[in-house]
Amino acid sequence: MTEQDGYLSEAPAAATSGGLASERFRERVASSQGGVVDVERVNHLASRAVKALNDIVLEEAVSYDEYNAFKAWLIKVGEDGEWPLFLDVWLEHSVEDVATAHRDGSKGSIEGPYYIEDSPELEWDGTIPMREDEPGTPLSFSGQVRAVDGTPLKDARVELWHADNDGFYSQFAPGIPEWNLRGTWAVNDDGRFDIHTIRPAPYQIPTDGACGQLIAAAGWHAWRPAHLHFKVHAPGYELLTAQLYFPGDPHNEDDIASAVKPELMLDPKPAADGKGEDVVYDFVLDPEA
Ligand code: MBD
Ligand code: FE
Repeated sequence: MTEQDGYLSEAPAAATSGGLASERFRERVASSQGGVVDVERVNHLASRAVKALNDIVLEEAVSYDEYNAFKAWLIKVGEDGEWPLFLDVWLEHSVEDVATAHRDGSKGSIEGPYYIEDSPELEWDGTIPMREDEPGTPLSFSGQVRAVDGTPLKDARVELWHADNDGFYSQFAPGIPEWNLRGTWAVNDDGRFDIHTIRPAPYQIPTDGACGQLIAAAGWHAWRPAHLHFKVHAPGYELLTAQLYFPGDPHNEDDIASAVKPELMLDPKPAADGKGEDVVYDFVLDPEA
């Protein structure tokens, strides 16, 4: 527990953040669940997944003790609601690579487990919803949304969500206002945005849940570097889901979620008004096929 500038932030129990992430995911994708993947494709992929696990057991001569530890752990992942966390940390990056391999525009990155749709709408130069005296270094994030051919996209919308100065996300940790550090900006007529927020802290995976148990048992670390999450939309263009990072973070090189790319590194400068930092970054979108 840390106390800072009058805010008391408590690490959410793994089962709290995990349960909420599972629930939000179910709500959001409920309509696309079941029957959307072709039977032949399920047969092919499920057979390969089962075979991959059997190959590991045979090649590594996995014992009953190891099998039972694995079984107990899988049960705990579900009990803690940590399937979204587990999958987004250890698998989504490959899915994202496949999904965006054809693009010429900006690089994307994974969505992760903490996105919420329909965040408050703001003007192109608006300030993100935050608490009075929100702890953290002020950050002005400006830039332009363009098409790959250079056209500014005046109908674009930029969604931003990120952790607070203690590494916690609103709606997934207790005691934080609902839309804190979540917002949606309409760009101006030149496709520009000038977003005012604070710099997030690095994120640590809950240590008291199944994912934390795996990390401890394997001797790994539990950190993601500090990051800003974005979704950039424009009619007729592919949705860009991205994360941006800050130079010098100790975990830029060994992100537990393997979601850092060199193109996603920001270059913040001390702010002109002496308060915090300014950073410029442009988003370039691919036309829809
Ligand atoms: C995060 O904040 C995140 O962005 C990802 C991908 C996984 C876990 C926590
Ligand atoms: Fe995140």
